[in-house]
Amino acid sequence: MKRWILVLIILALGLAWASQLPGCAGLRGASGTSAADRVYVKPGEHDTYYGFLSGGHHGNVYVYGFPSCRHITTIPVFTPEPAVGYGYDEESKEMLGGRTWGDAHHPGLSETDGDYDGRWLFINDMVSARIARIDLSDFKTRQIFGPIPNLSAAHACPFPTPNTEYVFAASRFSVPVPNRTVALEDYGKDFRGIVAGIKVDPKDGTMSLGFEILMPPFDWDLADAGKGPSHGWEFFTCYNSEMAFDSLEVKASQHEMDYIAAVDWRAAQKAVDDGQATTIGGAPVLDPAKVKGIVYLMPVPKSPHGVDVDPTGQYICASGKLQAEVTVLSFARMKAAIDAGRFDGDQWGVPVIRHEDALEAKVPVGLGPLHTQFDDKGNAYTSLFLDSQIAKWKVGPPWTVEDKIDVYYSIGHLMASEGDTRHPTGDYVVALDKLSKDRYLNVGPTHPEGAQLIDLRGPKMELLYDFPTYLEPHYAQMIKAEKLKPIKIYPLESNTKPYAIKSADQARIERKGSRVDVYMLAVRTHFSPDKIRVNEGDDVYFHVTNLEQDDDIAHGFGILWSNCNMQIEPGETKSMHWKAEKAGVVPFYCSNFCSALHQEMQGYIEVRPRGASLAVAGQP
Ligand code: RUQ
Ligand code: CUA
Repeated sequence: MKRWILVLIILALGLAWASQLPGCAGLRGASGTSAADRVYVKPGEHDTYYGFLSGGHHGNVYVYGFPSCRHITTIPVFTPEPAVGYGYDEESKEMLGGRTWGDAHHPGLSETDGDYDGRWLFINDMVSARIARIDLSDFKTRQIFGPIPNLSAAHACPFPTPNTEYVFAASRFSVPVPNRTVALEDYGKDFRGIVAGIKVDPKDGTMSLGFEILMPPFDWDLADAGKGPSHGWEFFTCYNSEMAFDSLEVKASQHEMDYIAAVDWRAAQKAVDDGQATTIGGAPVLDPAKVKGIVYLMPVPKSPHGVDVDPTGQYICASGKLQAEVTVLSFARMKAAIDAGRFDGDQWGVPVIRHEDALEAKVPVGLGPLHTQFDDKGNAYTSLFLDSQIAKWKVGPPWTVEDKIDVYYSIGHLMASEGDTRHPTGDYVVALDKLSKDRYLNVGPTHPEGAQLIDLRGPKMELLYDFPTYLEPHYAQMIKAEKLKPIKIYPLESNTKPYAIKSADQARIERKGSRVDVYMLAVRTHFSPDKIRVNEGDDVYFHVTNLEQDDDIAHGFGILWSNCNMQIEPGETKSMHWKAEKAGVVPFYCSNFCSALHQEMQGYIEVRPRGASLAVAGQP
C-alpha cells in the first residue's frame, strides 16, 4: 500500500516537473501531443490534406499540404508563368486572351452530393469577370470562361452548387446594362447589378453561360450554394443598398439593413429555356420585374460580407461586417414566406421578405465578422476582422459562443477542413490573416500575408503553426488528400494533339510559304531535330513532344534572345511560335534540369539572310 502511494507521488512530481520544461508549457493539446508533433510530417511522408489558396492579385492558386503547411506548388491561372511557359505556349496564350493579370479570390472545388469530389477546382478572376477551371488530375488550368458579358467584376464567384450544376458570378460594381456612357448622377436610374449562372458540363467540366438576372444596383459581395433542403438556391450578400457612387466609405454604410438575395437557379434556367430572357451583350438576361419567382431579397443588418450555408442546409449565416453579430436566417422560414406570398414590397421588381419572417437567430460573435466555416460536431467558426479572433459557436439553440482564439492579425477568410461541405471533417481551420506585421523576419515595409493552422479536435481551438504566404490568399479550401489521384504521366498513346509525334522517325520540319512547322522530340538528353535552317522573316512553330514516359521527367524549351520558353511534361506536346527576326545563329536549350547531360540538351537555328537560297531545312 505504501509503495503504491510512493509511486503515485513520484509520478505526480514528474508530471509537475515536465510541465515546467521550457517550450513545453501550453503546447500539450487535447490529443496529448505537442503542437510541433501535430504539424510534423516526417521526411518522405505525405500530408493528409491538400489546401488550395487563392493568389489574389497574383492571379494564381497556391497549393499547400496540411498539417505541415508546406507550399507544394503554384498553379498558374490568370497570370503568365515563364518557368512552365504558361502564357507562352500557343494554347495557354490563347486561353489568357492577352490579359496578364487577374484577381483571384475564391477557389471552389467541384462537388457531388454537397461534398468535394476532387475533380475540378474553379476560381474567379474578379477584375475581368472570368472563371477558370483547373483539372485536378494534373493541376492544370484547362478553361478560362469569360469575361462574362454585362458583369462588372465577379467577386461573389464561383461557389459551386452541390452537384456542380452551376458556378456563379455576381457583379461587385454596378454599371449601365448594356454598358454605355451614362452620367454617374444617373446611377440610381440606369445602373444595374448582374447575377450570372454558369452551367458546368457534368462530364468534362466545360463552362457555358446559363442565365443572367438583372439585379438592383447594389454592390454584390459574396455567395454560397444551398444544400440539402436548400439545394436549388444560391445566396448572395450585398452592401451599398444606399446606391452611392462616390465616397462609399461614408455613404454606403447609412442603412441599418442591406440584403441577401436568394436565387432559385432552377426557376431561372427554366425561364430562359422557356424564352423569357432578353438578349443583352449576347447573354440571356432575365428581368425580375417581368419574370417572377426567380429571386427574392432578405434584409440583414449592416453591410453583410460572407454568407455561408451550414452543413445541414437549413441555415444561412450572414456576417454583417459593421455589426457584432452573425445573423442566421432560416431557409424553411424563407420558403414559408415565399409560399404564402408574404412580402414587404420590392426592389427593382425583386420581392422583399420581411427581416423577422426569415430570421432564426443572432449570434453575438464579436467585432467585424466576415466569414463562417463549420466542423463535424455542429459548430461554426466565424472570422472576426476587427477583433483579430475566430469565434466558435453552436449552430442551433441556444446559439451560444463556445470559444475564441486570437489570430495575428486582421483575419479575412478562414478555411476549415472540408468546412463548407455537407460533411466537414472538423480537424483544422486555417486563419488567413491580412496582416502579419511582426510574425516573420523583416523584409521591409510590406510583410508577407499570414496564415495560421489551428487544431479543432480538442474542446478548445489551439494554434499550431504560423506560415507566410505570398500575395494574397483570400479564400481557400482544404480537401482530404486521399480524394485526389493526380496522374504521373500523359500516356503517349492518348496524346491527340494535332502536332504530336509518337516516335523519333516522325520528327521533321515542314515548310509552307514562310511558315515552318518543326515537329520536335525531347528526350533525355537531346532534341530532334536539333539543327534547324530557316529564312529571315519566317514564322516558325515549334511543336515539342516529350517522348518520356517517366514520372517527373519534364524538359524545357527556351530560345535565346526571345520571349519563348515552355516546359513539356512526359507524354505532352506543346506548340510555340517564334519569329526569325534577323539573320544569324540562334541557340535553343532545355531550360528544365532533367539529367546529368541536361546541359548538353541544346540545338541551333540557322537563320539565312533574306534573298539567300534556302533550304527546306534541317534533318533529322
Ligand atoms: S473577400 S475577406 Cu475577396 Cu472573399 Cu472576404
Ligand atoms: Cu531536358 Cu534539361
